[in-house]
Amino acid sequence: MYRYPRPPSSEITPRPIFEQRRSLMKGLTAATALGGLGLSPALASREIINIIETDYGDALTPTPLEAIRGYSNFYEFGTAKEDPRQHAHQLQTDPWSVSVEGLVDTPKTFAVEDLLSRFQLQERVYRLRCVEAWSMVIPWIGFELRELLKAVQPSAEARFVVFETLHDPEQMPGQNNDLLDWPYREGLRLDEAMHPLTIMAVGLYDQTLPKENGAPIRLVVPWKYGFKSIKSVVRIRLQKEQPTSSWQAIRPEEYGFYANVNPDVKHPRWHQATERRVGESGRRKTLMFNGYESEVAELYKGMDLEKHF
Ligand SMILES: Nc1nc2c(c(=O)[nH]1)N[C@H]1C(S)=C(S)[C@@H](COP(=O)(O)O)O[C@H]1N2
Ligand SMILES: [Mo]
Repeated sequence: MYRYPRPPSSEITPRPIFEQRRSLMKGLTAATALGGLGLSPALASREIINIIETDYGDALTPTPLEAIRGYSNFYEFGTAKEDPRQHAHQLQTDPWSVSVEGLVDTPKTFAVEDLLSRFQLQERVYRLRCVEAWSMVIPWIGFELRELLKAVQPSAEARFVVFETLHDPEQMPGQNNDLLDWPYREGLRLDEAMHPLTIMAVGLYDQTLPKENGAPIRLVVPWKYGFKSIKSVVRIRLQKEQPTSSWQAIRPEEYGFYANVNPDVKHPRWHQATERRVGESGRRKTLMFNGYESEVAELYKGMDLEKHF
């Protein structure tokens, strides 16, 4: 039913990315992997041997890397779009581990390197639609979250998954203000978390994930507004009750739990029917479920999407 994964092929990946990968591979020696390119050895070796290039999103033109890095929301490093690029270097991302806990048979703390070697890395070119009505196309490298969840065996009562970002105001100075109830927290229904489109990203554009984009590991849920895609994750917890996410806690009238991209559901501050694609002039129509309707609409069958916004 799903169009991926598919075997690697130059036909599948958008040409510019493929060419960049080729040139990167050619230049990739042990020295560059450890040095200037900023590739961790773990990811660099995985890229060469075992990344599946999916055809998902091959009609999309990726937003340039500099724009993806330079225009972002990561409130732990400030609220201006360029703040994360300027300040996220303070974040210490190695060593890093992610604990998966709660209603699972085998709770476990994984070092990021172990996740990279354990799960199949794939390239996924996805649209990202921020609730502020701007959008991008991002070529992520990551693995399916369901692979990680299966590894810890969710117990029968588990219904929801909660994610938390690192809490360390010394490294993340934005956490010294009370803009949000830190750490940044997000949640999904278990079936959303198990959906094959839901990934944990560890890279983009053939690089280790830049810190401003949520290094070393972040969630990506392409059919939901960008704030659901929580960065720099240290904890994943399965539980019975529906959690309250950080944004929902401070402004429940603006940020619902579901936050599915929907051009027909109004937001008090931003018109959701159209969006500005970063780097383009003019506006595009916003697509139902951000263009992933045929893959995910099934998850919400019979639900009132206006009520469960
Ligand atoms: N921890 C954390 N995760 C976060 C945010 C944040 O401020 N802190 N911002 C969110 C928002 S609003 C968006 S649009 C996306 C942006 O991801 P990008 O900068 O990689 O494009 O990250 C999301 N994840
Ligand atoms: Mo956002």
